[in-house]
Amino acid sequence: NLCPFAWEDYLAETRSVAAPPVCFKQHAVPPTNEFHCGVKLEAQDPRNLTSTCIATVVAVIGPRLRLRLDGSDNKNDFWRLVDSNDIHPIGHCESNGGMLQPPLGFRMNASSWRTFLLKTLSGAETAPSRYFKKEPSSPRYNMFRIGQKLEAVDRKNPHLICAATVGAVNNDSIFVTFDGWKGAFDYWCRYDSRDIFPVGFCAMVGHPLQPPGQKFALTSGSRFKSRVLSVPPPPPLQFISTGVEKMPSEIGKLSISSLDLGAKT
Ligand code: MLY
Repeated sequence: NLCPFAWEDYLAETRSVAAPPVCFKQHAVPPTNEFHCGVKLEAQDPRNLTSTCIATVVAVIGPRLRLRLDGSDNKNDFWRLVDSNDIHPIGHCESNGGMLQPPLGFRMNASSWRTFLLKTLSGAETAPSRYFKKEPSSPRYNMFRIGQKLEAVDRKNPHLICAATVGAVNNDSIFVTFDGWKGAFDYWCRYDSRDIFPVGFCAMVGHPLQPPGQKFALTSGSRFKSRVLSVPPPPPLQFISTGVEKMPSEIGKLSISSLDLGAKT
């Protein structure tokens, strides 16, 4: 790609708007990242949310940390923001009356956990509490609108943050669609997910941004062709409120993203 991706041009060409920053659970001024590779901290095990484990920083990009749980393999790394509530300095769990747990898939015998813990922490460099930034407050309600642009983590390739569009809105959740990728990476998330960012976030923090893919429908008009109109899958149960205010049959209708399309008649 010879020209770097420019949101301003892309918004104009797709006749779309960015979701306002107030829609997101992100600080207006992104936090600085003081972590470096090798430091240890406590993290919630993403595969077993009741467990707090020891994690090591194995990569740093902008305000994001790539974490690996001590005693786990290198196939289950995950990413957290430095202002995530899922990470804390070593000692936080115990000072709150908890006990550090082995990660799911601990590669040794469970009986060796105590010894392993002592060993992994002895002489380790631990992240001081000033590295951990305060979590942003959550917007009071879902303010996203269909068609708005944003930057979103590709959950199948979580090191990537990509150009994306709100494809649907349902109660407290939004359907994140990846521009130019035909739906394979799209997902539902809560409006206050930490995986979504306002347009310009990557540029602001020095994180690479994946430009839209090439999989646009072949219609005339803009260089960025309309997405083929596809109805997003209904939101998973966890994203549907218990009320009857929206019947399942209406979800598809609500969801069709028409703003992204330049679909002028
Ligand atoms: N190697 C993968 C990468 C896909 C990334 C898609 N994101 C940016 C939405 C592939 O080509 O399938």
